[in-house]
Amino acid sequence: MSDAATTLRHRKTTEKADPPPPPSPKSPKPAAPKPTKTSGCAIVLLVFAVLAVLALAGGAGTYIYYQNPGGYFWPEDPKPWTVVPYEGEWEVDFSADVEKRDAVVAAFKHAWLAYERDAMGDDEYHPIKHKGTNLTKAGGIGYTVVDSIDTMLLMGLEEEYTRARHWVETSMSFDRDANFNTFETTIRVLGGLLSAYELTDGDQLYLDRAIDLADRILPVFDTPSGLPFSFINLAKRQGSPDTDNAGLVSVAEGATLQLEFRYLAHLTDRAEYWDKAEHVMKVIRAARLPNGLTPIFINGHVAKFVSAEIRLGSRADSYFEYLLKQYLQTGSVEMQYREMYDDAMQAIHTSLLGTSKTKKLIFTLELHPKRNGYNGQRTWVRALKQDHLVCFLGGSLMLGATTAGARLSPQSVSVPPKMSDFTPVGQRDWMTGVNLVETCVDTYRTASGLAPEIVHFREDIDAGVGDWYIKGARPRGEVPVYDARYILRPETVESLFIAYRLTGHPKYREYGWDIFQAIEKHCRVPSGGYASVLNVEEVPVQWEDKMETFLMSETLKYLFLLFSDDTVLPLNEYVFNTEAHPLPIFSPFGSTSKFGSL
Ligand code: DMJ
Repeated sequence: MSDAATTLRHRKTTEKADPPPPPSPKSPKPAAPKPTKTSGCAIVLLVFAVLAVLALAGGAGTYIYYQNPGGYFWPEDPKPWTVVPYEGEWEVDFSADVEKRDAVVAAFKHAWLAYERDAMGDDEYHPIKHKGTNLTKAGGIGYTVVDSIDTMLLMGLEEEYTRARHWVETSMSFDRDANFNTFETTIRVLGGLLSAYELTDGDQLYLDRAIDLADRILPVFDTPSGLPFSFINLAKRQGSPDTDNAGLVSVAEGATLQLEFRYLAHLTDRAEYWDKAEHVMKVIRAARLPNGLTPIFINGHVAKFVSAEIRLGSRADSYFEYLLKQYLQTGSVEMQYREMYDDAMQAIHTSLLGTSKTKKLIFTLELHPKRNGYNGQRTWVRALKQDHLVCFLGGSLMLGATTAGARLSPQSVSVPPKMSDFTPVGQRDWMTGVNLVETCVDTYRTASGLAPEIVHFREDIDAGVGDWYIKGARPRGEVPVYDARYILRPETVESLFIAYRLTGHPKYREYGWDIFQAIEKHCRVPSGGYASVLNVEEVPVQWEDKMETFLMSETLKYLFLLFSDDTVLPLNEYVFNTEAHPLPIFSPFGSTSKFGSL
């Protein structure tokens, strides 16, 4: 840790019958069959005709639009949020743990220097082959470089930072004639540029690059509903749909662009950035199911949710994260986001939580749509499945409790909070959040000390087996299942960082240190960089030759912050975008007062 770090700027179903599909050019509405005296042959022809129309329609037209998946209430008593997780008292000490913090800095250097040696400028890095690759054949756009810059700034790595900045100045180009993922490009590259601008006290290079990129991305919003296209050709400035998913837009893709575009609007005084991002929220708000739930996919033609899983993991996670953060980003004045956040958290508590059988761990579950075989009615089936991605939620709920859930004001919430600091809803969210953090930490109790990508919780427990398991886990020597991997994901250490800042409880640093050591032991490639692990229950581990960019932007940053003192990026001054790029909280009633609201 160099002293330079201190010179940096740390300021700061009974399901109802499906409603008819809405009008859509691709959605011919099949006529309801009337009872007639038509002959059997004619009926068969009619049925075939209807089926043929449906089959030909394809795309948007064949989806079922849900009104209400309802009917799932977690029946157990006590309710999850009454499980008390803390015992005794502890001393709150926010001074840095210098040794551990510096160990994280050394890990970052081990990752960065290998990337810089083997793949500087390439989007992605493969530490075992010692090579980089780009997301498209058209050339890189700085995924790894830009995703890492603010971590270097925070860690005070001036030499590395200077070289990275030089690359941005001399080699970065967005003039790439290929399709890039809108969401990923926004959270990693636009978010990274904006936080670099912030942490350098306004280095114009980053703002210019951010404006260039944002202007190239903006055409994604030119769709009938205003929901963004999933892909953008950065050279042609042309959006395109996700054909792998029939052109549907996931709720995370649509609703995880707002922190970035809103902050850019604030910096540039250009309302267009704000309005387009905000309009997406308006569309989602109108399309939510009556009980506040949101399936993962929306039909962008007609702005309605389709029949798809309801969950908090992939394709949904950061939607929930950004509901709270949009509210916080502008000083907790935009009540429309507060209302959406409150509804979503209520829906989660009503329908998407479970309690494990032995350890009484609170976990999140999914609802999967299923058509009933004998009468064709739609039902929702609970899947007791939790992605590692959901582990952001523990910290997010705790942060929400101390802000949206504060009884008087966020400033009046003590550290650690007293239950009387919260409203009843705040108490509920705090307790669920604290418990979810414990659950996520529990998923790291594996042979390697690393957590799998996906765990399933057991409905029934036989003596001697754990509360959760990796589905389809195969014996040693066979190709491991996808769910068994650890790909350097950050969500649990992200929640540990927030939990530590809000409570000062030393156990969060201990958990984080254990996770860091497991990464060091099993993921560190001696020649440089870190690899993903194919099966967290197999030691020695097998590697997958990929170092995800979020290792340097998120996992190591959150670990660094966990062991830093609490003046580094205070939670009441910054919101972190979903790729851990810190953006300052600002007032929308200054130069941006003309921007609309939902
Ligand atoms: C990151 O790119 C972001 O955190 C995103 O929201 C989810 N997936 C990865 C990290 O796991």
